[in-house]
Formats: sequence, structure tokens, C-alpha cells
Amino acid sequence: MVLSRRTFSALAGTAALGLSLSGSGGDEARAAGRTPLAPTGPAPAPPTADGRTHTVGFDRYSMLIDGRRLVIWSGEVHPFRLPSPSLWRDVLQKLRAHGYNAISIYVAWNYHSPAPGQYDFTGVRDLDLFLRTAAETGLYVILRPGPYINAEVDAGGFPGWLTATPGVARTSDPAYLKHVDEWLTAVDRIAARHLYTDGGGTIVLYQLENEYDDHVTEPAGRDYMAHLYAKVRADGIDVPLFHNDKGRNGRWAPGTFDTDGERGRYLYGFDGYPSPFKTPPDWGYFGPGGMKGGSTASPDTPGFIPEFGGGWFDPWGGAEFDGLGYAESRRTRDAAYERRFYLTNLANGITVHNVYMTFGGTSWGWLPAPIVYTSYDYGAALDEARQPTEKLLPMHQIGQLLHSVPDLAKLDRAEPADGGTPEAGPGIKAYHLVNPDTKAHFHVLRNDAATESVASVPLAGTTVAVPVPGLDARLLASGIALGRRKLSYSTAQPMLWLTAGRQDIAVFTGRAGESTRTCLESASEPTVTVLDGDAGHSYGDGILRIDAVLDGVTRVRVEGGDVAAPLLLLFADDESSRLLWRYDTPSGPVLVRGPALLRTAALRGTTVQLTGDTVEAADLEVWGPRGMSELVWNHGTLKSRATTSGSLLAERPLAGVDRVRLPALADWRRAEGDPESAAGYDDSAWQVADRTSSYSITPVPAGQPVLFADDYGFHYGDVWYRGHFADAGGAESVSLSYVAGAQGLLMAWLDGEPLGTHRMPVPDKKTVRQGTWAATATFPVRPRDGHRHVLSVLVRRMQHDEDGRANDTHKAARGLTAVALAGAAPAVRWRVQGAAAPDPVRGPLNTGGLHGERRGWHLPGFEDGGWKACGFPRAERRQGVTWYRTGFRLAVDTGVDASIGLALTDDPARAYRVQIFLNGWNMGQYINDVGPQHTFVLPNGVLRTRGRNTLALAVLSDGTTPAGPGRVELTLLGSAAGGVPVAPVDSPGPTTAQHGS
Ligand code: IPT
Repeated sequence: MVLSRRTFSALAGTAALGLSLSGSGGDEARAAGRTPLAPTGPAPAPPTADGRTHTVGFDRYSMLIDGRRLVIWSGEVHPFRLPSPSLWRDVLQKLRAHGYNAISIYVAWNYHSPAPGQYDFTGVRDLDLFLRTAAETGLYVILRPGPYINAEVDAGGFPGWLTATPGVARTSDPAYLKHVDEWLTAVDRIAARHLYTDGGGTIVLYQLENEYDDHVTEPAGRDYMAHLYAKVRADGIDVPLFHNDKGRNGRWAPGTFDTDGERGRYLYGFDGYPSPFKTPPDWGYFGPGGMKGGSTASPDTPGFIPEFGGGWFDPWGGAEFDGLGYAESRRTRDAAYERRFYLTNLANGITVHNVYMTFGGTSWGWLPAPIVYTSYDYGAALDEARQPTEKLLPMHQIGQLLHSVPDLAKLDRAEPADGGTPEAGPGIKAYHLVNPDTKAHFHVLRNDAATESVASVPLAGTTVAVPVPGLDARLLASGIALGRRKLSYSTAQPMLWLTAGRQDIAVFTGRAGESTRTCLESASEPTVTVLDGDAGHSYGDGILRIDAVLDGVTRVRVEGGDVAAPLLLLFADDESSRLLWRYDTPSGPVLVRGPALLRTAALRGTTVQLTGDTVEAADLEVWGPRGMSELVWNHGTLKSRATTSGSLLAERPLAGVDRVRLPALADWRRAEGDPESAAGYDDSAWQVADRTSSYSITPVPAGQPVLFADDYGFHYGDVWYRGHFADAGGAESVSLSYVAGAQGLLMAWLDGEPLGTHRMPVPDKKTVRQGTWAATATFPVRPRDGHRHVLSVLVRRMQHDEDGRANDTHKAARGLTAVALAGAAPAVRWRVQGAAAPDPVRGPLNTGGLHGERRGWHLPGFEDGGWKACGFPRAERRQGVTWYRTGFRLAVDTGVDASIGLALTDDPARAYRVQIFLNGWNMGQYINDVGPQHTFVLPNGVLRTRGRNTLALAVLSDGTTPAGPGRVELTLLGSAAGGVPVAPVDSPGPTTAQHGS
């Protein structure tokens, strides 16, 4: 039965008024059972911070928001990987437009905490603003504040200062929990203001810990999880909590630790990063007798994948993708991968689905864990430069479908019970699912062979042959509502339906060139008009059949028969479906065709106000509520006319984007930046390294002082050591042991003369995970007896290890660990220097301890007039640090969103690396002879697209080859007419202490 719209609204109203569904999930499930859910209405409208009370519950099938079923179709985005708050809105609008209804975010403790007890949520760290922006965009939020997050960030998100504290992290050790509680108090104070339950925001789920796979059966682990649960509840977080199991192992399922008896407000989730080269895994939800873990581990909670691989990360040197970088991640996990794997997930009853990553962004500054380089593009659907990729298309199609057809939120497996119909076709795996309430049927057809295969599918009483391209998948439906009519079946994938004015509109999609048949139930014969394109039709046995080959948009109007109101059928090939945008306004939904992106839509009287982007010139066509007569696009009114399809069409196409011109970078100035290497350098203000014990897991060598940087408060970036000694006659060599993380290095000088450089090897796929990155560099020396000597050592120590196995690996030392002279045993007095006080605006991870960083050479406004003019390319052979600075002006048109990067290229034999500072912001590290990254995204806001910018490069060269920079140029990574307003990100210059040094 198809409910009328009026019935539907009445029911929706009942649910929205909130039959009280709060309390335990069991209660909710029962309550939901009693509630007459509207099975064929669309899913709830996108959420906002509406100040009303809402219920957020679940049963074994899906989340229940105000008692209504919803598939959570989420993408992972990290605010800390996009240091320009204005651009958060850009990314979130792009996700919403492409069919996501939720985002999942980590909050990184280290990003917000420069020191114990200090928590900073201002500027680029404004979590409150991020959560407000998500609510304004209409996206639900899954919040994941750790305390441990992993995430390929320094120490897995633990603050640098935590590495120098007592207590075993990720356990119930009180010394650790004391700090955890402080962090959670700080983050929960903000989160509590943005919960959907009281309409303060749109947070609907909150994660405890992250892939916590050790200490699972020990009290130290169970008490830890129970502590986190109780703490978060005490902080007023009343949405369901969950944990993400590392695999479907049943770890931390409800009932496995103390949740104050609140079993029903806690869910089980598990992560999946399957190989794209293998068959997509079944998760056991429907498996006969149940499989290990998965939803069988937690039969009362919905299938929930908090992280499903939407790409993967790449180590220094690029071993993961054969040096090809993230483009290769995107190629191996392409649009067809998404259809195969994500549709398989849906077919396995996964109704809370988050893709890690959907926008990866940038691990700027010292944020990246040593296992990754600066770019965290991840091969995600939205690339690091905020550009949509091919991978958004399947998400767009599936996301819109889930919104229009909530029947997909409650699926049982139809026969056969094992879910597979091997006879469906060679290489084809078929899943046949049914919604027990609406009796809508769904078929996921997956082709695991490399070449196209034809699946035979039982659809509405007949068997239909449907081609499935090699290594691809599709979803077919029968028995769903399309507004006031009912679909018998279609061989094209349904994408959406909505009611706009008098008519219902339904969209079907597929690959261009496919022949499709779509059958509608109709007891009497309707009138069919082909409005655009070619389509055939016939009527018999209460069924209207429409045959169309997918090519652009074919338009067919069906009127009369059982239902007076017309149904406009749009058959769109992939390319055309990408340009169809649904947007729910308070006055009803609109469907927009044409522009590259629709950001917002609003109805004011008879005017439809739209904002969005164009790249090429584009049509603008809008279907919407009755009476609509005027179109406004990005604040300009357009002449338009009504079409036979019931839409308004702009008479002239929207303009595309004008060309963006970028200046060449010139007028460089240079200065040497390693005075610490000179014999006579005055280090008397440096700390003396004379500690004898450490909380590090690295043993302190017998008879030597602690040299670990963290013990002296230097947690990020480079550290300098100066060791003073005398009476070293007979010394033949010096051995410097250090721990540095992948791609760390050490440079040494004796009495101002270079001894050499030691570099950690380039990681391969295995060592990147298992390497401890400890080494001893031995240099021959001949110090004259009876003289005083100084050994200067610069350690680029890279970042702290993550702590994925919960064994305190983030506390492995960084910096020098031990020093030995062969042939002499002088007493060495060490001094150490690292990063100055954290930059109050750019945060603790922005700067390290190079002389130039300590003196503000990287900052705009630094007076470099005394530096020497120079040009690129350079080829200088020298061990040490050299700085280069220049300025440039941009004049990008207002109304153009240009995404700009900095590209560095040179002869790959040259051994040097560069830290890139834009207006004082550390945009990452380039290693010329390691790679694979050559292009660094410069986010607008940090980058002044209309105005002056300062670029500073700190180059470390080891003297074994001539060193660059070679070519350094601005490069355009994408542009569109439209975009969001971008506020400049505060970029202060040097402090008075730094001035003049
Ligand atoms: C999973 C982590 O939860 C996440 O933080 C991130 O590190 C991701 O992996 C990889 O990018 S851990 C899982 C793959 C073992």
C-alpha cells in the first residue's frame, strides 16, 4: 500500500512530537514497534540546531531519530586537517550536496593542548564553530574525541607533553586518567552544547577510545572503558555511545564492560579496511547460525561500521602506492570499488556507515605521525584541494537513494537464507533483501569477475537479465513508492524521488548506453509523454513498461491511470545524474539540474534562491513547490521560463569560471640558519641536559644523562644539542645514537666543522609499521688534546610514534639517546634547545627548534632586508640549514574559489628537504630525494587570495650533493565560480622578542 502524502505527514508529525522514545534502546525498539512508522515517506529532513527535543535511539536494524528510521551515510573529515575555518563550510556543503547525511570527526587532543591543563578551542581550533557549521549544513555528527585516536597523527593524538608524564596510557592508570578527565571535560563542555537530543546541534553518536584491542580482558582495560563511559555521561553527553572494534571481533560489545546498566544506549561498531583486490567481505549479519563477531556479537544493535576504508595512507617514499601517491589510492579504490564494497555493506545490514576518509586534508605542521607525509589526501572522494573526484558520484547516487527510500533502513534477507544466489550469473554475487514492513525488495548484484556478466534477477514475479560491468555492482529495487505511484521494478538503479508542486519526480541512473526497463504498477492505463530523449512504452496486466537507453537525461511524463498527479521520470546517465541536486527547504524539496555544485536553496515568496558553483557554463533548471516564478543564482536574478517538464529554466546558461592567473615566485632572499653549529656560538641560555631519569619507554643509557628531547619540554620539530668537553686526545670516532621516527636525520659538527649527516632509511611497506627508527651514526674525529671542544648536533626527530597497541610506544624517545667517543672518555656537558613557546595562534604543532623558527624567520613581517638576494634553482653543497623568503601578491576575483598549491621539483638525486611556511603557517615538509609528495595545498584563508603573502622555506641539506630549491611555483589545483566567503586566518608576525634577531 502506498500512503498518501497527507497520511505520511500526519504520521511524521506524530513521531516528531516525540512519543517518548528515550531511555533504553530496548524500550526504543519496542516503542518504535508500536509507532506507526511511515514506511514509504522520505527519511527525516536534514537536521538543524532547532532547539527542540529529539530522541536518538536504535534497534537492531538502524538508528531511530525521533522514532524514524535512518541509514547514517557518513563521511570522515578532520577539522584539524583543514586549518581555515571558512573552508569547513565548503567541504561540508560539498558532502551534503553529494548525498551524505552525516560526518564523523576525530578531535585531536594534541591539537588543542599545548601544556597540561591548557585547552585551546580558538581560531583554527574552534570546535564550537565547526559543530555549528555542521548543523547549519544539515549534517549529523559522529564525534570521536579519543582520548586516543590513532589517525596517523603525532602520538596518535596524545599531546607531546603526555609523553613525559608517568602512568600507562590507554589503561585505568590513575596518573593517565587524571589527564584524560581534563581533556574530556574540555571537549565535552563544547560537545554538550551541540547534541541533537536537545536541538543544540546535530551530534547523534559519540565514540569512546579508538580500536582498543589490547587489555580487553584485563581489569586495566575494562575499568578504563567503564571510566570513559561514566565520565562522558557525567559530562552530559546523552546520545548513544560506541566504540570501533578493530575488526568484527566482538570487542567492547554491549555488556562486555560496565556501562552503568545502560546497555541500550551503547552500540557496537567495527572497522573494515578490506583489500580492494579481494572479494568484498560479508560481515555475518545475516549469516546462517551467525558468524564470529560482527552484528552477531551484538544482536540488539544495528550493523555499524565506524570506519570503512575509502582510501588508504601512504608512507614517506610512497611504498604503499609504488611511488605514485594518492592518485593511485584513488584509482585502486575508485567509483566501482565504492559500489562493490559499500553496496555489499548495505546488503549485509550495515545501516550506520562511515567512510574513512571522505575528505582527508593535510597533516600540516608537525601533525603527521612518522608513518605518513604531509598530504593526507587518502585517495578520498573529495581531494585534498577540496575538488570533487569521480568517487563522489556513487556516493551521490546511493546517498540520495537512502534519503528517498528509507525502506533500506530495515532489511531482512529474502531467500535463499545464505544470501547468495550462485546461479545469478557467472562471477555474480547476488543479495536479495526485503523490508518486512513495506515488502519492498532490493537486489545488490556484484560482479567479482573482471569482465561484464549478466545477472538473472527475480523481480516482481519475472526474471530479468541485467548486465553488471566487471568488478562493479548495482542495486535494483522493486515495490518501492515513487511519490504517489509504485514501482514494480526497474533495471536501472533508483536515485531519488520527491514531490515538487503538482508532480512527483523520480530519477533512475546507470552507466551511459545501458538499456533499461522500468515498470510502474497501474490498474488502469496512464498517459505517457516522452518529453525529451528516446523512450518506448507499453501497457498490459496492470503494468506500465518504459524502455529507455541511458544517454543524458531522458524525460518521460506519466499521468492519469490510478493517480491523477503526474509523475516525471528522469532517466539520467552517470554524468547527468552528477548534476542533479536535491535540496530540502522548509517549504518543500527542490531538484536542481545543471551546475557543478548546489550549496544551498531557499524559497522566499515566489523566488528560489540558490547558491552553488560552476566550472563550465551550465544550464540551471529547477523543480520545486508550486508558484515558484523567479530564479536567483549566487545573488543574481536570472531570466527564466517554465518548461513542459514543470520546471523553471534559466534562459541563458550560467557562466563558467574565468581563468585564474598566478604570479611567478621571484625576489628570493637567503640567510644561513645554523649558527648553533659554530664553535663560538653562545648556548649559555640553553637548558643543561643533566636529568637522570625519564618516563620514556626508551632506557636511559648507564652513566649518561637523559638527552631525550621530550624530557626538556621540546615535543615537536627539530632539536639542537651542544656537548662541551676537553681532554679528548686519542679519540678516534664519535658515535651518536638517536631515535627519530621514519625519515628522521642527524647532522653533526665538531668545533664548527661538519662531521656528516645520518639519515634513517626510506621505509618500505613493512618497516613503516615495525621500524623503531633508532640508529647510531659514527663519525671519525681527531680532537686535539688539551683543548676545549664542542660537538653540535641537529636532530630532525620527526614525530612521536602512535600507540596502536596500547603499550606506550608514543613514549619512545625522540632526539639523541646516547653518545660515545672511541679512544677517549671525556666528561661531556650537554645543553639542549628546541622549539620556543608554542605559537599562540598557530598552535603547538606549528614550529620546531631551528634558529630561524625561534627567531620568527618564518613569520610575515619579519625584517629580511639584510638577507642576500638570490634566484632559483640553487645548487649549493653545504651541511646545514638555509632559509629563503619571498613575498607574492594574488588577485583572484571575488566570487572565484581557486584552490592553489605550491609545487617543488628538482633533480631527485639532490639530498635536501624543505619546510614550507606560508604566512608563518607550517604547510608541510618536502623531501626532495624521497618524496613522493611534490605539491603542497595552501588553504585559502591562510593563503590571501586577494593580497600579499609571505613564503619562507627552511632547507636542510646534508652536503653530500648540491642542494636546491630547484623549481618552486604556485599551481592551480582547481577553480570554480562560487565558493564560500573566506575570512583571513590570523597570521601574526614576530613578537617583540623575536624582532631584530
Ligand atoms: C584505523 C584507525 O582507527 C584510524 O585512526 C586510522 O589510523 C586508520 O586505521 C588508517 O588510516 S586502524 C585499522 C586500520 C587497524
